[in-house]
Amino acid sequence: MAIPVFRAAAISQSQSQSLIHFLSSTRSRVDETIKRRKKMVLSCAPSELNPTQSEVSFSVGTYLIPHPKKVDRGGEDAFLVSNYNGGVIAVADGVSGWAEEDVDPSVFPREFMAKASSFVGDEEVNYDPQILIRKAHAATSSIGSATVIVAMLEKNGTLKIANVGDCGLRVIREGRVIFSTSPQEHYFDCPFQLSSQMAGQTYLDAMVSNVELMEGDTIVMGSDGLFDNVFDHEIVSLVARYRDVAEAAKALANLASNHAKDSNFDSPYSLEARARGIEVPFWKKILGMKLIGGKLDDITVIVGQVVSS
Ligand SMILES: [Mn+2]
Repeated sequence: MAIPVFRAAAISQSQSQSLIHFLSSTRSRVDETIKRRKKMVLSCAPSELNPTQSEVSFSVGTYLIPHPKKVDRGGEDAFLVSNYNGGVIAVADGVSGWAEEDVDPSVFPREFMAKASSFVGDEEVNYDPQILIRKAHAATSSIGSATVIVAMLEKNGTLKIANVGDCGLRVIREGRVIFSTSPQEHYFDCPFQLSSQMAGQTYLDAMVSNVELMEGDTIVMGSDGLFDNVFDHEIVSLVARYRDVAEAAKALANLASNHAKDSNFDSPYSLEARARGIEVPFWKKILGMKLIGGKLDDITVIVGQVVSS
């Protein structure tokens, strides 16, 4: 069997600005907020309290908008949220090229996330997202491939990230992006991916990062459907407008969806395409047209707020 590694790359031609209606499939439209109540477990006198030693965890909101043509099946992104330790968040984006091989591209990322979920507290994983990826990949038996990002927060504030492909994560502190993952790809629109086939990447190809988080930091994780359609400065200003993480995730996903369907929006994706020398056909070029527009895709957004716990 040929191994599809292409991701369908359609610049939107639609002028429609209407919002998509969602189907409630297994993982779509999950507005999930994990809010932990502050625990008063300290027994020392207030004067002995050391605020730098307080433990932190995530308050998490999620939102998924499937590709307009894949709404009936819930799209090909999958994600997981766990409150284990300080919190675990992950996104897997199924590579759509598998549809050409009569393989449903959504099956592999969903099984991958389900397996990852089962290994979150595993002794061998020992809170290392790269090992979690290794174990989940080995346990996934479906045919297909996916880009995958996993982030695990320790209660001392260390966020451990492992990323294979072009899902992404931003850390926002006091109105600025202080950390950003970078996409890994073979060539434009062909990301690194974990596959059922030998030809794909492995956990060893993951880009691994550790970031020290502080109470009040905001994490935005998403599939490429978010970052191809929304600029970082838009993410920063939008997140600042919401106190509720579920509302922030929904607003970011809706912004990405609107941009994706806007053929006049000069998206991060179209900017990048032009920077790589990809152009519109000759007959459009002589009419003065340029490659522009959003990119239709499944859009997954996870917003995590670091809170003391
Ligand atoms: Mn995608």
